[in-house]
Amino acid sequence: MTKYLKILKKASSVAIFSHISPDPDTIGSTLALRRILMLMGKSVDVFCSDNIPEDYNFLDDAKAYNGKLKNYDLLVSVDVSSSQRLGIYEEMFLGHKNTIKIDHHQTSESFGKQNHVKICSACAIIINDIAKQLKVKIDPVTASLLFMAICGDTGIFRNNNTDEESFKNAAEFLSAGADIRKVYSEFFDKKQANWVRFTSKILLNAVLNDKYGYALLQATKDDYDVFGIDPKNDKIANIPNSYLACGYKVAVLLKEKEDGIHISLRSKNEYDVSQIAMVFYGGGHKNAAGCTIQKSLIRATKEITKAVENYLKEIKNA
Ligand SMILES: [Mn+2]
Repeated sequence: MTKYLKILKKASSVAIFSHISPDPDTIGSTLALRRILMLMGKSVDVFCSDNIPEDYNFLDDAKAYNGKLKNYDLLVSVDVSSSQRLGIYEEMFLGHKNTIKIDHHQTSESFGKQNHVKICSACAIIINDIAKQLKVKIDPVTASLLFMAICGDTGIFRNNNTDEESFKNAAEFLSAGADIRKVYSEFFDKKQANWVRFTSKILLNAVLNDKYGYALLQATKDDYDVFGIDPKNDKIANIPNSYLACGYKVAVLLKEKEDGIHISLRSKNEYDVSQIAMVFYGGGHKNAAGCTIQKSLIRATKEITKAVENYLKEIKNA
């Protein structure tokens, strides 16, 4: 048995930490690990520096988050790529003598005393593996949590990271009794009326440029305010993909937030939007990149439009 598993097995009181701006993988994997360790007779608390969004209220276990801090034998982080993503718990975690970091990100910082990093599509896969190694049979609730987690990070098995291992693990969760229909209907398919209005406005105001072949969308501060949408949890990241599917080479989404204009760029095959993001000191992958421009929305829109057009012009002439 590997060292980190021995440490996990030995601990009697454990605190598990999710990352800031929590997503389905960090929440599902944290809560699943909590149940696994509880089945082994341990006392387990779970924490997240940010509030858990209301969307997760359908999970009874989500209520377990952010109780009173105690002294623990062991601290574990799940899905946290860098210590800064522990938010207010960073100092406590770094100062503790017994910590394990469990993560699946490519760019992962070894901030734990023990670091277990396996590159795979979701942390849920690692948690499933841990349960097997510790010989704990996962119950249906745990299976549902892990299914939600893997759906989150694979974009319901559509993102590029979706592989055979993702489907194999999903099949195991289903066998273990995961309520997949509940996860879809209560989480992924559930839309609030205000969110529908919010996204309708974004779609209606999309700028479609057929000369160069790009689409540009904006979520303004006003949109967030008027429709009561939390900018941290606006669930619009996939909207640009629809434009790529109907023939645009590049799709740009600007979000007007407190600290500037957050821009996400998506593209098809040969078009490399990380090159556009780099103009504004951003980065990312070839087909998905991002940057922030600390200017007004009008200014930022002008600048990103110019950069996109310049890039597409260059590609055409190359
Ligand atoms: Mn993840």
